[in-house]
Amino acid sequence: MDWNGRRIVITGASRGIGRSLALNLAGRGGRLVLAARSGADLEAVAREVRTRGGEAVAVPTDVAEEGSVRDMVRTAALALGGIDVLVNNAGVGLRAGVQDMNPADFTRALAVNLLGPLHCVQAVLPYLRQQGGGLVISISSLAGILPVPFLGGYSASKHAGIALFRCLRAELAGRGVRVMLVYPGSVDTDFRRNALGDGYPDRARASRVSPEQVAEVVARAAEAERQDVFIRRSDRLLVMVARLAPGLADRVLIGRYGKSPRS
Ligand code: NJP
Repeated sequence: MDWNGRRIVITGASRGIGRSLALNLAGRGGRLVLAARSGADLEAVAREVRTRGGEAVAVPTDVAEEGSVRDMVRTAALALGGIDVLVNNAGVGLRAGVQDMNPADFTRALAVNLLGPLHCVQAVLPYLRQQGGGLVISISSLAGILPVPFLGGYSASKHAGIALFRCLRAELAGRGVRVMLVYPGSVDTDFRRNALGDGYPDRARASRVSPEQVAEVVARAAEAERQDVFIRRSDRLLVMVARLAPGLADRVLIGRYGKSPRS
C-alpha cells in the first residue's frame, strides 16, 4: 500500500504515538483528520503537520461517545472527500490489582479502549466499503496478549479489542478492507502519567521504544500489508514463549511487573 494521497483518520493524535503517526503518515503524503479530546493540543499537531507541508484537520472528539465519533467521521469524510484508513489509537491506561480495581475506572477503560474503537470502525466502515476497500489499524498492546500483573483492567480491555478486531478481519475477508493489529510493549509517552488507577512506578526509560519508532514500524507494516505487528523482535519472542511455555513467560512478567502498586 502507498500512503500518498490516502485519506486517514487518526484517533488519539494530540500527543504520543498518535502525534508521531500523524507526522510520519503526513510525511508519506497522507491527508489527515486528527481526533482527540483536547482541541488545543490537537490543533498544535495539525499546525505542525501543515508547517511541514502536509494536510491535517483537527476535530475534537471523545471516542467514548458514539455521537461525538459519528460527527467527527462525517466531518472527516466531508473535509477529505472520503476515508481510506482509520487508525484506532486513542487509549487510556489503568494500573490496579484486580482485587482493588475501582469499577468506575474499569468502566472508563472499557469505554475508551474497547467501545471507542468500535464506535469509530462502525462509523468509518460504510465509507471504506462504499469505495470498495480500505485499511483499519488497531493500536492494541502486548498486554492484550500477555497476563501482565496489576494491568488486569487495561489488559482485559485490550484482549477484548483484539477479539473484536480479529473477528472483524475474518468478516471482511475478501471484501477489500484489511484489518491490521499492532502490539506495542512499553513506549516512551505520557501514557503512564495519564493512566487511571494507582499510578505507575517511576522506572528507567532506557528499555522503552520511542513513539517515532512505533510510527515508522506501523507505516512500513501497512505498506507491506502485514496483519499482526510487533514493534521489537523481543516482543514477538516473548509472545512465542508465552504460547509454548506459559509458566516461563508468567515468571518473566511477574519478575518484571509483579510488585503491587499499593505495597
Ligand atoms: O498514550 P498517550 P500513547 N477520546 O496518553 C487520546 C497504546 N499503548 O500515545 O483526548 C479521544 O500519550 C489522548 O488525547 P486527549 C495505548 O493503549 C501504549 O502511548 O486529548 N481521544 C491522546 O492523544 C493507546 O491505545 C503503550 O487526552 C482520547 C492519546 O489518546 C495507544 O498506544 C503501550 C480519549 C493517548 O496518548 C496510544 O497511547 C502499549 C478519548 N476518550 C499500548 N482518551 C505505551 N505508551 O507504553 C484518550 O502496550 N485519548
